[in-house]
Amino acid sequence: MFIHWGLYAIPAGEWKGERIPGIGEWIMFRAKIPVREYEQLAKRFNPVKFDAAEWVGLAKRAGQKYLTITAKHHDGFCMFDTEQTDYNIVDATPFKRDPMKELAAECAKQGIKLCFYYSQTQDWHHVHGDGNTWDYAEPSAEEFDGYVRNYVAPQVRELLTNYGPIGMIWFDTPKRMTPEQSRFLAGVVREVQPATLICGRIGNDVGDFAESRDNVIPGERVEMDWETPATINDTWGFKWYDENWKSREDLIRKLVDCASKNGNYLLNVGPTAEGVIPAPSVERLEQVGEWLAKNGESVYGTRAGRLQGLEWGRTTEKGNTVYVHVFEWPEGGRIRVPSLGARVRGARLLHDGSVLEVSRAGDETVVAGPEKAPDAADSVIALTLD
Ligand code: FHN
Repeated sequence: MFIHWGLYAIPAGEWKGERIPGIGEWIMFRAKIPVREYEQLAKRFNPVKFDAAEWVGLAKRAGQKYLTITAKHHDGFCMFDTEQTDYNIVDATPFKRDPMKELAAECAKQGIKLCFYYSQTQDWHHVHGDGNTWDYAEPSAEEFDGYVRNYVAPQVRELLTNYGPIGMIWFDTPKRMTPEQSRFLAGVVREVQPATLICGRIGNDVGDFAESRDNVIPGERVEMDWETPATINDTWGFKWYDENWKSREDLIRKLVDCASKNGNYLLNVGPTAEGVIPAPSVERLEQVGEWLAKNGESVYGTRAGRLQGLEWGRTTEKGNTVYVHVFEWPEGGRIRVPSLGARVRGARLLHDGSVLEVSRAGDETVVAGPEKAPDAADSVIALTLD
């Protein structure tokens, strides 16, 4: 579960009566809102409906294993308690609570790994951060370096010190980060929590895993650890009028597409300023979770499947089992699987656990499934190989 949550949830895509195009969390940039004006939002940020147990519980129901939340996005507002600035949720809002502390406690309780998104380069509030060209002069290389060493690094230390074990730090938009700066920041992470994974967007090939472009799943299998960050509608931060929700079918197939090419799918929610995850997101996450409850063994802990480029589905595998994900169920239910390079000992439909008959036709394996697709999004057949 990816969570983009910050002050931008208040304007929610609209500034002074005007709808601002683009993704919700970029409203400060797109509307060129002066720092002094944007800062005022903090006084109104009071997410009284925020309930860490509920958010983490939803991630569990969705079948998600880790939760990555914006500790600081490009607007520079800190959603955690920090000594480095008062521009943070505890000191600057009527809410006065640290949601990261509450999430850390719930994640530990419910068995979800907590991860932090942290915008290391763009900071439209800090005078020497990157990106705010409407309030500030462009920082010199030395000034930006000072920001990285004396502001970013201490904040990363805080995030890795005050919230227990952190699964990963999700840096973003490296832009002007030099190789020295990326290595320096990675060094800080390694020093405080050596087991924390570092997102590739720290820049300069310093990360532990690759991040694909937003909402883009590679066309082919990739032989490294990677992740695709994705939206359920078209924005990351909440926008009240974005109703372009992806369907259950689309989300399940995208998740499986990632798994079939060795990747993870990091699916975003954008909670409101009150602290509520929008109902259409909840509904879809629960639908994917229901599918995973039956079919999870074909996703968790699997690697890319040996059959790539199938027009009608995907494959994943684990041990001597190949999972055949059938997106387009054939008429009559006879599934023809191209050569797997090994003898097939048996077939099982994950949807209901039923055993299916298998026969051979030349190199192909033919599985006799039910006439109609057991699941419109993806029906999975587990084939046990010799
Ligand atoms: O600019 C950000 C954007 O707001 C969002 O956080 C995404 C998520 O992957 N990352 C950047 C654009 O790639």
